[in-house]
Amino acid sequence: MARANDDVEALLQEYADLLSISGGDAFRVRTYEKAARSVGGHHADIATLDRKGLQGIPNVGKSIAEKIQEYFDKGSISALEELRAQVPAGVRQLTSIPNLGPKKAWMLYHDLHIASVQELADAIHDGRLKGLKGFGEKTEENILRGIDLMQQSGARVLLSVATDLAEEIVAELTAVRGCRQCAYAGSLRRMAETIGDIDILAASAEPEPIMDAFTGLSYVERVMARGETKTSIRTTKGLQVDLRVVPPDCWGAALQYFTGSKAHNIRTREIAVRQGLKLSEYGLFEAKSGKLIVAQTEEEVYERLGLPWIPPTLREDRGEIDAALHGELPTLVELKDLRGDLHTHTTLTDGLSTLEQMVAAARERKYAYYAVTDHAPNLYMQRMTDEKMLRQREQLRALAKEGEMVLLHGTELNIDAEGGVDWGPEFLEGFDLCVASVHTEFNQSKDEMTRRIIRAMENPHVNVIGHPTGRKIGQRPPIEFDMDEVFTAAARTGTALEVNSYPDRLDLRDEHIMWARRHGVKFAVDTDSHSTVHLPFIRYGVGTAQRGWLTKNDVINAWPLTKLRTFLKKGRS
Ligand code: DGT
Ligand code: CA
Ligand code: CA
Ligand code: ZN
Repeated sequence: MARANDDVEALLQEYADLLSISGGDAFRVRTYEKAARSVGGHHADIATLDRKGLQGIPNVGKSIAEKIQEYFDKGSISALEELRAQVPAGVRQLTSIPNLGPKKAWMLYHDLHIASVQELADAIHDGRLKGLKGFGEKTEENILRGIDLMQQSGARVLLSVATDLAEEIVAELTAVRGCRQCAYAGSLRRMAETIGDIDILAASAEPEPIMDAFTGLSYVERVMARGETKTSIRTTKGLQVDLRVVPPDCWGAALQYFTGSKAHNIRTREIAVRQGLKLSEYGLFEAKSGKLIVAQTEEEVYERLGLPWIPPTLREDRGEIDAALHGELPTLVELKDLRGDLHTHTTLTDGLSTLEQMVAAARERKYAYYAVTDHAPNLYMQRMTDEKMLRQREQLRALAKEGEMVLLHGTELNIDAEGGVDWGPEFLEGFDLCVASVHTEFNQSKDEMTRRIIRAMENPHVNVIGHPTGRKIGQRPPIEFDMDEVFTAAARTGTALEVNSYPDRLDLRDEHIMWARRHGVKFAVDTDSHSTVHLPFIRYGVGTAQRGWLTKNDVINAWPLTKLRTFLKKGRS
């Protein structure tokens, strides 16, 4: 269920962006950015808070609390509306191009009336930026590359955004009279990293009331098409949702068809044809007579094709059909298999929840163990010191309770340009585990980057490489390194690669996970939580791990603690 916190976070962030583009005071911009992040990561639903409660959120002062209140009372914030009138939405879009800041965006708008990403691309191609201050040839190239990256992800949204909305819709439609089943299908059910549109499927003998409920949802901006069995809407946030209502008897065939992927469906249909059958969204039929064989459940459909049921996260035509035919489908790691989270932060660095809050929230998830891994000193803005780290260790040990979740004290190190990390072996020895990540100098050559990461993995105290490619979906391209070399070294040194569950990271991504697994690499499926509300993101990491064909044997935080501890020793005595 989407929280009001997310809406308000987006509004405050928009306010900060527009303020900064229109030349507002940098300190005020920062204030709103910090407030946005705090609201997004706040543990309580802010719709339930009064003015005093709102001001109790870190970084939310009187004036911001008033704006939030105004939003709840009137559905809009007048100060934000004023800024929107000054700065077109397309100009704000310009600032989401990598390497294009608010000042440049404003200059483009002010001097050249460029007010959209496409207009900017055209202007560069036409050479109209020549002579504009701060736009050299190199900058132009970078901007074009950034635009490419944005357009590749197009109007697609993050898995988490689509999941929240789809779960809400499914809950609403399930409650409608006559609705026998309702579920989401398509790329969302396959847990792809981004979602083009949401596909909802319902089973009912009477589609009308379900269609009415669907088009009547509060966040419907426009009904794009309405028919007897299919209706498409666009939400106020610009996301398309397709609803299909099918007779209860063909639920399984429809679910199989609309889950896709298209490539997987082509393969299943071929198998049907070879057996003299015909597979469609209405069922599995005898080709000659047209007689229906099965349609009620997915399991029956696959079974009649001579296949076991194939988990949706595998349905990408990446070898799952062959594996299924040979009885070699992997037993995928599941959410319930995860015994702990090995990469999390607290307010000691850039987290939004305290150590106590994070530990309490992890206990609620029934984890067997839990690691706190705040940032190390070389990321200067986090102001970490040896003393602070050691004090946190004492506090963590004091929170441990006999017979309960085991608390591990770790850190997230910074891999420097040469592959070194923040501390020497004596200090590192005191941690239960170390994650190490690239946070700076993303632009090294492929060779340098490969050597840098391998050297970090050769450090006997580095256990996990955090978000290995550093990509941010739709925002920042992955760093480049020689995958075969890095994966071989990971397996050889006993260093796990992270599957970061944060929705805009999902890093490593599915195909690279499959590739690394073939080298014998082990993985840590972690959240990188900066707030208690991020801990549930683990589901997206698990989905991504499944798309990479991982079993619980491949995932170190699905192991019992003793086995994990042996892995973390990396052969040290
Ligand atoms: P998306 O929306 O781009 O994230 O990806 P999907 O996979 O959700 O694609 P979508 O929404 O176009 O269609 C949903 C599913 O319906 C798709 O995964 C498979 C099925 N489907 C749609 N069109 C075709 C088609 O032309 N042939 C076949 N075999 N299946 C189709
Ligand atoms: Ca779709
Ligand atoms: Ca669709
Ligand atoms: Zn982190």
